[in-house]
Amino acid sequence: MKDKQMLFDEQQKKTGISRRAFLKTVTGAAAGIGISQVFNPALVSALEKALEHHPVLWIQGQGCSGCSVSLLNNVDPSIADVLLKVISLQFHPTVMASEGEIAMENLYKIAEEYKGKFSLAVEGSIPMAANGKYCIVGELDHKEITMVDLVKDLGAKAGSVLSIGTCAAFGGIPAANGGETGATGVMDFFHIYGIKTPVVNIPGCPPHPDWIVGSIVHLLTKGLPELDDDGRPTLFFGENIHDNCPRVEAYDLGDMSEKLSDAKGCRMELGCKGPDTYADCYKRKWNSGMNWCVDNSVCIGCVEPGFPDISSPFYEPA
Ligand code: FSX
Ligand code: SF4
Ligand code: SF4
Repeated sequence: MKDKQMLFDEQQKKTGISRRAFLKTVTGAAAGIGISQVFNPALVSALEKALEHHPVLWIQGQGCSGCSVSLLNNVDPSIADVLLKVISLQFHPTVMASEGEIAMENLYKIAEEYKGKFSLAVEGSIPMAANGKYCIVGELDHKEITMVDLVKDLGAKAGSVLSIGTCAAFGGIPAANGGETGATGVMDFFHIYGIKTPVVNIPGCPPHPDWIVGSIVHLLTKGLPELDDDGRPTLFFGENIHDNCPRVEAYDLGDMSEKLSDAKGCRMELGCKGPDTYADCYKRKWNSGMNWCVDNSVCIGCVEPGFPDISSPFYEPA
């Protein structure tokens, strides 16, 4: 772990962008600022340098692809710019042109070539029941490759892993009560197999595109971000939703919304899980800064370990 941190520190020296400049870029001064800010020239040049030695490989297991869709929904800058200039993805099952055995061979080839250096983005959980057969991701030499095989092989070779979405981070919806597939998040999976590669959890069902791109950019230019006890970057998941909610004054006054269409009032009696949830949605907002869950509905705690069981049923008070 220490060696890997040293690698990151060296990389950070090479890319030469200060912590202050980075934080300004990724968090912005106030609300809603995120990846639209990543195209400042200092950061683009830092990323170009980092990516020469540090490709990102994105694999998908047991999820709904909503995490990728959330990333692809980004409006400004366009996702084409983000993929080509910021993340420089070398492998992504949804957006790449190649497929089948050629794609799998290429994936393993890059992982070998950049062993200890590449970042592995994992989307979706890893089904461990039935010998991993619930999720077969490809074939090599006529042998089925399961998600279990892939995360074991590539996870051990990667320099770092990003668990994209609540499914990859904590098991999420596939791991909910009644599931039969043994759905497991990356950290627990690594623990079972004794894999020591550092993991950054970027939960959310789906995660905000800024959280995904911001964490990748941090990893490439500054090394591992500071993480909370659940492995999440404090940069995005360090604040309690309820404490910062624009409706907290209404809560203090006991002024409660009676129905979701009420423009004012606190949503607690409608099932809001903001008090148990840590994320910056209240200021970052969603849909390119248009709105967020509490504006029209409630927070369902989608970034927390144990989601969805711990916050279900969603529209009943906790
Ligand atoms: Fe999970 Fe991703 Fe929720 Fe879906 O694939 S985090 S179910 S939004 O999209 O893994
Ligand atoms: Fe807290 Fe939710 Fe009420 Fe906002 S709406 S003050 S997050 S309970
Ligand atoms: Fe998830 Fe709550 Fe943020 Fe909505 S407000 S995205 S439910 S953490």
